[in-house]
Amino acid sequence: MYVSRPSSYFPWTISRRRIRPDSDDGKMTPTDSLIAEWGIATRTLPGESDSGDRHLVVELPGALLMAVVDGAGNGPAAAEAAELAVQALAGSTSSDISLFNLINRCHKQLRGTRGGVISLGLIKARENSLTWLGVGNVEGAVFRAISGKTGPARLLLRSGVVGMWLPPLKPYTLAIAPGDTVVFVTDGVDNRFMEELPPMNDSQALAEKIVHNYGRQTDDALALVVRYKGNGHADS
Ligand SMILES: [Mn+2]
Repeated sequence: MYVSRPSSYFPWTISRRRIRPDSDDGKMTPTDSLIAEWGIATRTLPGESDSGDRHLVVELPGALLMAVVDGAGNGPAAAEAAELAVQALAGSTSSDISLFNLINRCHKQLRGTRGGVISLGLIKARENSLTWLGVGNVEGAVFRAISGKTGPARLLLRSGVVGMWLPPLKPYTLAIAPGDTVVFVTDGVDNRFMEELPPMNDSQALAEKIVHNYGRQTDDALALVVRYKGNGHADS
């Protein structure tokens, strides 16, 4: 069992804005931005050297783009497809990006590969909103900081394989509040974690716990945990 440290994922944690120093020595934390902090954990299928599960977090002006990709199958061919999708997404520079367009961009990029399943999320701080869209079975959920008796809000998934065939794409937008936590997991994670999620303040610890406790032995597993911090204004 191997749970990655965030540092090993640094190449895909891209920040276009200077990240706030988290200590006096100016040390930068790549998993923290002005509007959110996040954690990532993964486990590669035993016997494979390369995971087909990838993630991307891109900090944009006043926004944060999140993606989790599961390349079809496992091993190098799955990893290649997932890598291509992440590269297609990594060029996003504007918070006005359309998730619809991003999926279509990935679809073109993945033609001729095994394809993959992708879920995307875009937090807009000024609007306190999350827009999300999923093709395939990368599950998404929002755990509310102040929760009622209902469970997490779940991402509505549509069947499809990016690179092969797409369902009708309809992004949904919901309101989020500071402290709300967005979680994406690949199908290598048993989704029962959604009913049993332990309260934990640290996103990285939570991501590791999800993969450790709910990761299946039969597939690559990945959990991305993003905690929204707010837009820095009193009205947030
Ligand atoms: Mn999988």
